Amino acid sequence: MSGVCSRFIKPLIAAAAIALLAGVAQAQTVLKLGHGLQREAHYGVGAAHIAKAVAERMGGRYKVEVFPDFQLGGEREMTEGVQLGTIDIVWTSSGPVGNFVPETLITDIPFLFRDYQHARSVLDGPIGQATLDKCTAKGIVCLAWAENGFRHMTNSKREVKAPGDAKGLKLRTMENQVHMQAFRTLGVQATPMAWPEVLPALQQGTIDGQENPIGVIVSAKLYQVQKFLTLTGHVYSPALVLMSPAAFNKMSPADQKLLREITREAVTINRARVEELERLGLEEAKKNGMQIRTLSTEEKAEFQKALEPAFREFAKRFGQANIDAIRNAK
Ligand code: EAX
Repeated sequence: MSGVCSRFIKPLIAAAAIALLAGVAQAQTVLKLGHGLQREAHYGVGAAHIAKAVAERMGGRYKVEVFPDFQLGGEREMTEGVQLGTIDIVWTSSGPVGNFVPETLITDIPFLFRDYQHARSVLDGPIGQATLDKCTAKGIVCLAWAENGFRHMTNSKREVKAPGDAKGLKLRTMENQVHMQAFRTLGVQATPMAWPEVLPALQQGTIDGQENPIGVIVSAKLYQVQKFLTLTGHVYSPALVLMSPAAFNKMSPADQKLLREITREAVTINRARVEELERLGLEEAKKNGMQIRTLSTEEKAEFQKALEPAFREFAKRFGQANIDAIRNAK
C-alpha cells in the first residue's frame, strides 16, 4: 500500500508545491519607476527608498524596478507613459506636468516661495493636497509633492547680475508655459527642451545657457560646458511622484495607503538630499571653474521688478487671491 501511496502522493505533493510557488511568483507585480537623474541625486535616493521599502513591507506582492538617467525618456514623455499605463511610477519635476494637469502650473511662478520650509509647508498642506486631487481627473494619480529645488541660471557667454544681462541669451527652459512666459518677459530667448537634449545643445552651442537647481547642475557636470552661474533662485521647482491609474487601481486600499506612506518617507529623504547637494554642489562647481555670482536682496528685487508684466498675466490666469494665499502662507 505504501508503495502505491508514495507513487501517487509524492507527485501530488510536488505538483502542489509547484502550484504554490507559481502562485506566489504570479502574485508579484513589478512596478517600473522612471526618473531623470543619477541614482545618487535627489530623485534617485527617493526612488531607492521606495524600491527598498516596497520589497520589505508589501509582502512580496510588489517589486519596484528603478530606471534612472532618463532610461524611460524625458519627463514629459514619462508623464505621458503614466497616463498610457506603459510606465507605472514617475518621479519628475513639475516642469512638464502642467501640460497634463494645468493646476500645477501655479507652483512654477517665479519668486512665489520664500524658502524650502515655506514651499514644503504649502505643498504638504491643504493647498498642495487640493492640487494633487486634481490629477485624478487628468488620468494620473499624484502620490505626493516632492522636490527639485531652487533654480539658478547658468550660461557660457557672460556674467548675469541684472535682468539686462540676461536679455538676448538663448536659454533652455523646461516645457513649462509659466517659465517660458517669465523668461520671455526678461527678453531671454526662451527655448523649451527636454532635459536629455540640453547637454548636447550646450556642447554644440545651439543654446547659451539653462536654469536648474544646483543638484541637477552638478549631477550633470554642467560646469564642463557652462562658465557662469548666477544664484538667482528665481523659481522653487517642485517635483511630483506620479503613478498610472492602471497600476494604482489594481492595488488593494491597504496597499495604496501603504504606498502613499512609503512615498512620503521617500520625499523626506529627497528633500534632505536637495539641500545636501546644494551645499556640496556649490563647492564642486567652484572647484571646476564656474564663476559663481550670488545676488544681493536688492539685485534679486530687480529681477522681480522686471517680471512684473508676467506677474500681471499670472494673476489673470491663476487669480491674485490664489497666488497671495501661497505667497503669504506661513
Ligand atoms: O527634473 O528638466 C529640468 O530642467 C529638470 O529640472 C530636470 O529634468 C530634473
